[in-house]
Amino acid sequence: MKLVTAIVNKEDSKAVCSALLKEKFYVTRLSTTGGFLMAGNMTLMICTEDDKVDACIDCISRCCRQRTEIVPGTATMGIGLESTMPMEVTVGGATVFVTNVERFEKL
Ligand code: 2BA
Repeated sequence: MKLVTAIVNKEDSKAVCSALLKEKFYVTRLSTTGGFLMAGNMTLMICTEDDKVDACIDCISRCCRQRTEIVPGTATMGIGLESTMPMEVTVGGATVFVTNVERFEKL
């Protein structure tokens, strides 16, 4: 078993979840915040069989698109400093991590 953790844009999360559910994946959604932009995003946890990981990632990738975000003047730079000039940042489509699941049980 593998755990696919996908950080997706909030605006894409509904479409991604619907597509994953349609393809019979189990999904848990967590409301999260990006450390750089300090903006809300959505983290999806999908535990699935090894041979379904590629289908899962394909499904996520079909529903997520890249966006350009303008970082407001007060955004933190990750090192305690604050930017004073708005700047453009390219975000997403999705950031995906795949990890091994040693044990999976439903009790
Ligand atoms: P944020 O941390 O808010 O980052 C938003 C976007 O800002 C990133 O888009 C990237 O383009 C830029 N960015 C982030 N950190 C940066 C830095 N230290 N220097 C310069 N630019 C930086 P994405 O790479 O598409 O990431 C979207 C969201 O996915 C991130 O939101 C974060 O919540 C998550 N993420 C991305 N990479 C991650 C990682 N290695 N570990 C944990 N979370 C990650």
